[in-house]
Amino acid sequence: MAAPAANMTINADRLWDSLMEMAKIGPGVAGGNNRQTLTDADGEGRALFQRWCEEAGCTMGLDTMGNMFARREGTDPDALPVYVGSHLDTQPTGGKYDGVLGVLGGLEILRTLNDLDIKTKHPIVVTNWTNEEGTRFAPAMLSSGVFAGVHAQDWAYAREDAEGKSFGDELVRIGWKGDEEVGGREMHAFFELHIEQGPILEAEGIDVGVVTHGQGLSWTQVTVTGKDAHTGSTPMPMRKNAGLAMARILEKVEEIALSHAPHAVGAAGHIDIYPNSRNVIPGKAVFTVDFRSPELAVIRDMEARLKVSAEEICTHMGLEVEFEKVGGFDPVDFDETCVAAVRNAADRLGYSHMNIISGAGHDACWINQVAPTAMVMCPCVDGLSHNEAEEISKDWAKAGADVLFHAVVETAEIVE
Ligand code: HGY
Ligand code: MN
Ligand code: MN
Repeated sequence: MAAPAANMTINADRLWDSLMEMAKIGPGVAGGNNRQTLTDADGEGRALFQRWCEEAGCTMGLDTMGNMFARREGTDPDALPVYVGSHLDTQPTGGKYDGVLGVLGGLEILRTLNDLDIKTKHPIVVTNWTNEEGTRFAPAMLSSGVFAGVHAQDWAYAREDAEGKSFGDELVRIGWKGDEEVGGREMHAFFELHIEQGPILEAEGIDVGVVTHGQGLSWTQVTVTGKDAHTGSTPMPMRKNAGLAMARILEKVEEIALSHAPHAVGAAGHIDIYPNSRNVIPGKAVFTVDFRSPELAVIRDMEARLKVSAEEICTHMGLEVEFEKVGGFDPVDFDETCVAAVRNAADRLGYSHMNIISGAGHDACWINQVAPTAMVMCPCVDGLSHNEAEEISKDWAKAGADVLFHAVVETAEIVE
């Protein structure tokens, strides 16, 4: 397949301006973003993305999970499209680039093809997947998961946020529920550009991450039940302190993850204490333990040891404990042909590159189950992400988007 010439590159200033424009929607309080899924800000960001895609001559598809598909026609309308994209939703204290770089990097490919008046045999479709973050409605990668047949749509629609609002109702409320049946699209391939969200590429001084694998993820929601009581007048031996039990369990989570050093990780990012009053011993603690590893056996071992430890701690303290699996996916091997297209593109363009395993989960991890898939990564400052101070350089964004452009266009086959 004819590959783009090495001098065919994206317009970095235009990409950067689009990133900064999108970042104005759903601003955070410290320079990042709070554009959580299915909020009015998410709706605004979707509208801006749709306007830009239509200005670039695309037609927009929308499915029943709110997934967006901006299509640039190919010369062969029967050829399966090459898809490229990521997500526009952010964490509550998110950065400007997590997900957004992958969606707008895809749009920049279409804009560059228009500039160069290049036609491709396969259509190219830029995608925004609904609710990648899973912070408002668990689990993460919810809509790409429904698209890939991993989750049932009705189950997804019933997922509730902390205020008891359902995914399905909120999707209708913001006006972004489409008619197209989710999962009905066949793909020639899928590519996703994403910031690394870890420190490796920057520390190694490498421009581009060629993502060969994605580590697996496990989310176990733990509910510990004790007894609300007065923090002043209740003698220590009589207490049933759910907060203390949670603390002891989280110490064990740290110990379990470190026992599988250096690759396994574990923590709890979601923690709710009830009644959360200064002078009441917490009678209930609900928290989600996030374990990850590139090896499935390690994930299973960490899940099992969490349950044994938590039950021992709670039995000893006279408390109840329950577990619910609220998210997870097995480690991912990306498609070798697509990974090679990414690596060859970096070589052709003269960017330094290295193989890397994705530490974070991405929509590509589910789409990999239904189409040949690969990812491109760029460094981020101090490896920081899921923090409003998340930062990348324009050069890093350009390197990642150039490699994405070449991998996608080579796979979509330039028509001379
Ligand atoms: O949780 C993750 O890894 C992703 O950022 N949603
Ligand atoms: Mn992301
Ligand atoms: Mn994220």
